[in-house]
Amino acid sequence: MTDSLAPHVVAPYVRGRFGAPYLYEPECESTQLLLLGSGLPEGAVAVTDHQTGGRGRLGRRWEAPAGSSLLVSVLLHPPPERRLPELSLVAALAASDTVEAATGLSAQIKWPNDVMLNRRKVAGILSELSDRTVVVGIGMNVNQTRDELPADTPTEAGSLRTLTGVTYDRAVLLGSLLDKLEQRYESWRDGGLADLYGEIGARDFLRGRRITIDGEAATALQVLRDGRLEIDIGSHETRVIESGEVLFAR
Ligand code: BT5
Repeated sequence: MTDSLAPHVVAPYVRGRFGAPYLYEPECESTQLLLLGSGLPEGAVAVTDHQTGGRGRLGRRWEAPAGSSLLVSVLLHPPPERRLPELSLVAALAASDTVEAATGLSAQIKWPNDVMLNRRKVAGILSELSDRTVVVGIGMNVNQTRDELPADTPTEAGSLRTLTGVTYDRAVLLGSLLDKLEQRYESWRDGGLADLYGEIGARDFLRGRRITIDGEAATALQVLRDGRLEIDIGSHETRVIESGEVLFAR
């Protein structure tokens, strides 16, 4: 079992375009900051074993003990015709591919940016934009024990280990994640969400669930072809949501 994602450990598993260059810090504030404004080419990747200021969306935090998980950011230059909010779903699909290949279990995508395994959040995606450069950050809980996961989160957290009882080689998992992300990203870059929609829809965690969105009760209907969420707010009235915070009834 490796205990670091240093370049010489990861190199045998990184085969594609994503991962060149590969920036590694044993510890940093956030892998996002290593890439934002860096001017590096598409496919540049930043990885650390520990973040002191890991970022979630909307100023929230991403917490993981050193050496326990995947903390990775990838720099992308999407073409101007693509809708950038779709990228979180593309990355969530790649993360769910990785989780499924490693565990043999089905993963779901909780719109707009979470990967769920057995109703627990095992990965979260953060997309940050400067000009037309997007830095997509993925945090994936891998080898945390139950005690090492954050408690009292709105969506219960899980790791691949807590859900399968198996510990995973993080370098192998990282190689797989970069591979899947490259495939899914290139499909989206060339054809938009159309070619990925079937697989995203099949993994739609919220479909049919009672939810609260930004404090309002509703039923989630589906993720639409353009990546937005359609909800039923009662009295046969539907609404389409661009972004927001979804809580689901357990
Ligand atoms: C996310 O935000 O889920 C996006 C997380 C992205 C993290 C990666 S790690 C590499 C890169 N560098 C960074 O600095 N960030 C990215 P959001 O949907 O806002 O969820 C954040 C919320 O999830 C927190 O407020 C907690 O409630 C919960 N949380 C924190 N750490 C967690 C964990 N390890 N597992 C599950 N839930 C967690």
